[in-house]
Parts: sequence; structure tokens; C-alpha cells
Amino acid sequence: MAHRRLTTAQAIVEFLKVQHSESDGRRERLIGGMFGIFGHGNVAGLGQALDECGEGMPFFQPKNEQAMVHTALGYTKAMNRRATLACSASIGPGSTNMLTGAATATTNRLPVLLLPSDTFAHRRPGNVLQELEHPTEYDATVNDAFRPLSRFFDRIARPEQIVASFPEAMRVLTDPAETGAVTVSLAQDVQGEAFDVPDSFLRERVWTIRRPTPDQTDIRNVAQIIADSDRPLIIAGGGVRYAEADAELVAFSKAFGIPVMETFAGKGVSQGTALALGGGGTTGTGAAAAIARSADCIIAVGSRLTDFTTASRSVFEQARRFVSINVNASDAHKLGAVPVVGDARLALEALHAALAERNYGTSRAYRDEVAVTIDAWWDTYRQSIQARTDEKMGQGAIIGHVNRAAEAGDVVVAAAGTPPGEIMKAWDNANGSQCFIEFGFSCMGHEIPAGLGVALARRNEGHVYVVIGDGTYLMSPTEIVTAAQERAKFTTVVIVNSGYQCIRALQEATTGTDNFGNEFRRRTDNARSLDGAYIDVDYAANARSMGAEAFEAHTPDELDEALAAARTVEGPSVVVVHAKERESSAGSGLWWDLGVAEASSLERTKQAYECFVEGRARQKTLV
Ligand SMILES: Cc1ncc(C[n+]2csc(CCOP(=O)(O)OP(=O)(O)O)c2C)c(N)n1
Ligand SMILES: [Mg+2]
Repeated sequence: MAHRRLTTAQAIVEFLKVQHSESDGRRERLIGGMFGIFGHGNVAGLGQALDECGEGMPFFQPKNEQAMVHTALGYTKAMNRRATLACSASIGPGSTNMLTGAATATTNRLPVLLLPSDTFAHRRPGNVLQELEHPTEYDATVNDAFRPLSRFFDRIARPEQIVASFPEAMRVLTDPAETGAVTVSLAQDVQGEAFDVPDSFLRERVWTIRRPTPDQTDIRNVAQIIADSDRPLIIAGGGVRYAEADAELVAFSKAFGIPVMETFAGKGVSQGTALALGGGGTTGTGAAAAIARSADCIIAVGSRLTDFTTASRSVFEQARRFVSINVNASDAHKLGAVPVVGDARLALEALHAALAERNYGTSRAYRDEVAVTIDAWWDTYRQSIQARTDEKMGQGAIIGHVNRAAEAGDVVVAAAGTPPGEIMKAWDNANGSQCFIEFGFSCMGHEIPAGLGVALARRNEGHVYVVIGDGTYLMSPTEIVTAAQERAKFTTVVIVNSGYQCIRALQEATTGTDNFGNEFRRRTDNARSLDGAYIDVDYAANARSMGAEAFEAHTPDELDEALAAARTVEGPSVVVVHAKERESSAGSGLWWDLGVAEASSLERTKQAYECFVEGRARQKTLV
């Protein structure tokens, strides 16, 4: 058999260089590059291999292993899951730093290839640096922690194992239902061991990203359920985006007069229908909440139907039937829905035809009611974000300014804090911009790295705005250095409100306490809680020190100027906006289930519990 003598790591690099994805006739390099931080676990293995055989496999150097996984997630979102990045980490802490990234990938159904290094397979040196030494499971290493977080996990303890393992890893990466974190743990000694690598392993391969065809019986059943409904509502999730079914969704909504609310991952996909309710659920618009409360039939398309979307299963007060279109069978069966397991675009096309045959359409009265509800919501929201001239700006107003600065082809990235909810309510995609909101894991620290990933995937293809709070900035700003190295062009808008303010507001609502441990204040004397003066962090200086150009804004005019200036920077830019500490923009009014204290000696906490119990009365058991 024809072969080449290569180390395991060299064979992996050669293999990854020739993997492609194909969907709808479009071919992409599946692994667009490799990020890695070297340590003793991979410097002589994958590090050597990238140095010797890396021509055609771009290498990037991040500053934190968790961050590099988030960068890969931004990259794959920009590539609509047709390509991703590989991430190499040294053993021990380098590897475990990727765990949060793995969970973010799997929760969001986003493909990423993780290559954590592992302890010695041959065990000749005895216990090694950064080894866990599990007391009862002698073969366990820290990398076993990836198992529940990954959609595919394997450990390479002999070189030849990669021949069977890596094709499987590629299959899972490109499977629309199964994709997520794909982890191949590489023993540090094995990375450098050579073997006769069969040529067949190193040949070019194309992995088809399939559109699974829905079952015709399911389509007929679901068409009948929709045809029997008077007040149907579509929930459009990330699956619509990944299946590139936006046009089909909008056509469906328009043809049958069905309103659409979007999830975080689906934000923007219903752009173009007059019946767009905007973001829905707990942090969505009041319009989406009103229609969801009174809808009789819920049509979920590509949604994981999590608590923020369903208001912890309290919002569908009148719904008699649920249907769910999803490529993933488990999602399609949630809420006791009648399932359509398959590709969103194919399912919408088939349902469209079936409903057209039945001459289905909602009543004029329902459509008018939806339109009036949308207009009324916008009036309420716009009024609520109007600041007095002597006031600092609120987040709704700030998001509005970023929205107006954005142009067709631009992307806004958000994940945690106040920004995702505010973008859900306020961001208007009519300018042709896209929202990449990571709210499956809502991981603080995702945003700047993900913005870098989007910018790397879409060089010269529109501007990227990352919108974060000061808490998130403090958690993970260091990929700004990587962005400066790569001259990656994106603007991070840091909303400074001196704390974890969305949680402070949540704390107030669920415990009655004004602020316990959520603001960036100094401790006075031996006070139990942090109640002193705010710490005045110089975010602009911090960003400049890492290679970004930074701008500061206190007023709406300064913000517009800063955003315009940032757009022209060839590399990372940061706009620091000084915002008011407490938010007051109009919301959905919907409930969210939390573990609220059932017993307390504090009157304010007892009251918060009463409120909570009222909300819980609306929660439905849906199976
Ligand atoms: C890694 C991580 N830790 C904790 C949380 C819980 N959490 C959600 S939002 C938030 C505060 C975010 O603060 P900031 O970025 O300043 O935004 P703000 O709430 O002030 O708008 C926290 C702690 C999280 N989502 N992710
Ligand atoms: Mg904050």
C-alpha cells in the first residue's frame, strides 16, 4: 500500500489541509486554519508539524485557549457552519481552558475541532507535569472532562488510530443535526511518533452537508394542524439561518399571513415580512409577547425552544397545538410538538405547497391586529429609551446608534449582559446587517474573540461590531492583541455601567435586594458588601495598550463620531461608551423561572417570592 512516513501530528496537519465541505454545490475548505497555544504537550508535536508541513494551513496565536474556541465559533457562524477552525492546546490547563468553549459550541450546535494534548500514552516518565492522577480511575485524565461537552470524543494513544478517528470527526463536524464540539485528545508522546500513513488517508475529501428530506406524512399532518388554526405563530430559530431558509420563511409568512418571532440565534431571519414581531420570549418585544400569549398554534422552525423563548413555558397561554420543524429529532419533539424532522428549507417548501393546496390563510382581522400590535410596541419602546439631555445614555439608545452606523453586510456580535436582550428588542435588520447573538450558552467572554473570528472569515466583507458590557470586557479582552497581530478589522463597543448590571436588576426582581456583589465598587472598611465608590477603570487606555485604537463617548453626538472614526481603523478599534448604571427600556413583561428563595426573614425577599409564584401559575407542563 502506498504510504508516507510522517509523525501523527504531521499526518493530522496534512489530513486537515485537504478536507472540504460541500453544500448546495458550494465547496469550502472545511478547516480554514489552526489556532494554538504551545506548551510542552504540543510544541514538539503539532507545533513541529505546523512548522514543517503548515504551508496551506494558516496558524494563528491566541492569548487564551477558551478565547480561541470562541474565535472559531465566530468564524464558523460567518461561514454558516460550512467551515470552522481547529484549536490546539497543551495538556493540563491549556486543554481544560477549552472546556467552556466546547460547551459553547455544543450548546449552540456550532462545529469546532478541538485538539487538546494529553498525558503520555507509554507512561515511561511516570506521572508528568500537569497530570491529574485520578485516585481510582488510573486512565482518566483532565481531557475526559470534554466527553459530556463534545458531540464526538476520541483519545489517540497509538498513531494508527487517527486513520479511523479523523474521518469520523469530520463527519460529525459536517452533520447538521449532530454538529458541535468535536474533540480528539492527542497524547503528547504520540503526536511525535511516526508511522506509515496510507495515501488514502491523505487524499482530498469532500464532506457533503446534507439537507435531510422531511417525511411526507409528517408534512401532511402538520399542514392540517396549521390549516385548522386561526392564530398561528412562527418561532424562527438559528436553524433557519443555518439552512439558509430565510427567503422561504419570509415567503411562507407572507403567503399565509403568519407572524414571526425570532430567537436569539434566529434574530434577523424574518427580515422582509410585514408580520415580523422581532425578537421573542423573555427578553423580546412586547409585540411578540402579546401575540405569543394569544396564539393557538405554535410553529417552531429550527429552534431549541429554551426557556428564554418560551418564557419558561409560561407564554403560550392559548396554544392548543405545537409543531416543530428541526433537523435534530430531539428538538423536533420538544414541547410535545408534532415533529417534522428535516431541513428547514425543504420542510418550509413542502408545507408551503401543502397549505397552498388547502387555500389556507389567516384572517384579515388577525393580520391587522398583528400590524397594530407591532406599531404600538415600537411607540412604547422608543418612548422608553428617550433620555433627558442631562442623563447618560441607556443601552437601548446606544444599540440604536450602533444599528444606524451599521450598513448592509455588517455583523453585530453579542452574547451576555444587557446587549443581547436589547439587540433582540431594538435591532432593525432592514439595513441588511446581521446579528450573531450567542445565547445558547450566553458566555461572557465569547464576544471579542468571536468578533475576531467573524473578521478573519470575512475580510473586506463588511464591518463587524461587537457589543459588550464592562463586565464582559474585563473577563476576556486579550484577543485584541491577536486582532492587532492579524490587523483584523472590527469595532468593540464597550458599554460602561460599572458592574454586572443586568444581574443586579435581576437580583432586585428576584430577591428585592438593591445590589449585593454586582457593582464594581470599592469595599469600605470591613463592609460585608461592596458599597464604596465605583472603580474608575480606564477601558480606552487598556484597549490602546493591547494595540487597538480607542475612542470615548459620553453623549449621542460623541458616540456617532466615535463609531464613524472606528469604522475607518485598519485593525481592532474600541469605542468606550459611558452609560447610565440602571436600565429602564420597555420589555416583554414575560416571566422567567428562577430558583427564588422560598423562605426568608426579609420582607422584600418575601415579596419577590410572591411575584415569582404568580408567574409560575402561568407555567404549563408541555410534553
Ligand atoms: C462566563 C459567564 N459568567 C457569568 C455569567 C452570568 N452573567 C450574565 S450577564 C452577567 C453580567 C454582565 O456584565 P456586563 O458585561 O457589564 O453587562 P451589563 O449586565 O452591565 O449590561 C453575568 C455575570 C455569564 N453569562 N457568563
Ligand atoms: Mg456592565
